[in-house]
Amino acid sequence: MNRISRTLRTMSLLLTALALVGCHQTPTGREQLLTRLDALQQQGCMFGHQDDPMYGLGWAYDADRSDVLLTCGDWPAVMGFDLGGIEKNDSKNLDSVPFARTREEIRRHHQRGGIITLSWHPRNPMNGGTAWDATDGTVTAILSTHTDTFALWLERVADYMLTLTDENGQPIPFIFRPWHENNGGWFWWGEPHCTPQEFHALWNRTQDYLLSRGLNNIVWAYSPNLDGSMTEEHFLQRYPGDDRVDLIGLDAYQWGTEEDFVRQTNADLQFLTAFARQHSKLLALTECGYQSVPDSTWWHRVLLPIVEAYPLSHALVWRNADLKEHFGPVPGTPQGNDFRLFHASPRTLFLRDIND
Ligand code: BMA
Repeated sequence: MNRISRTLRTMSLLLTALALVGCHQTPTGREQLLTRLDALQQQGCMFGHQDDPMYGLGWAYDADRSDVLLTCGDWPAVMGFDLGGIEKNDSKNLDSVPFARTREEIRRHHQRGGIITLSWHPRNPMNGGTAWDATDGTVTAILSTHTDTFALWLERVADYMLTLTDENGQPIPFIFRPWHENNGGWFWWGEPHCTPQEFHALWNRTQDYLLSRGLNNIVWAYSPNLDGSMTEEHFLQRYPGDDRVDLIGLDAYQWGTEEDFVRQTNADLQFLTAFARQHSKLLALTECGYQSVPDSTWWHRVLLPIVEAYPLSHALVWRNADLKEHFGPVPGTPQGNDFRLFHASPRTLFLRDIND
């Protein structure tokens, strides 16, 4: 080959390479996180904790502190944070956590290699009450008389989500779990307060708007509450659809007897495991726990067998707010010691396990 033809050949190879690069689109943040979640789910069930680095029993807003870390020597793999209040431009969420701090902790956990999940307990857009102001007709109002208020609220959610970027300005992928526990009646978006069609409209409006703002870093979770006798017919009534959901979650607390909790959780997880498999979705216990953990064997005796029996992506326990309201381990207590057995199981994944 002479010099000219060699140069031409090099140029054509370069052009082909460039064309290939052009065709092969970089996966979106959602796709990247989904790929990672799929791989991790093969390894075990990630442990998650709501507001983990914010506060715990006897402390608040210390740097790099966590009741989970102090109990077992590792961070949770998943951290959950709540956006309730962002819709009103509040500087702190409904549990007094500053949104600026939430952004920082999301960055920090992402940098550590951890996974983020966001929930949202918005106020009632019709009357300004809390998420628990379950006045009938609120969803109807969003879709008719109060569309402007709701549009503004979604705008503020999107504005905040767009600030969740890493040190290079890249969007941090996260799981978002709006309109959760919608088979119950305690939130204004609950089953007794809107029709399935209205619920779908609420979900779609939320999702379509956030996507229209370029938020393609969201893994979408649909999370009904513990029921104990779920059926496909009932579940499908409000399920947003395979094209709109990535992860199916169950929120399951032990409020009553252990026997009831175990029976109902197993019944729902059997149903949801089959449903998630058929529909190629991830499955998780998106909220769970036993308030104040009054049984010091609960972690290894009650929760661990559940986590071992189902293909869960994660199991997240709610926040360690105070002496009465805490769901996570507390260092130096009998239940905290028992949590170490839960941590030691090869089936549970903490931060170190997911960064091996
Ligand atoms: C509930 C309780 C409330 C809290 C809300 C949102 O389960 O923990 O105290 O305000 O979640 O985090």
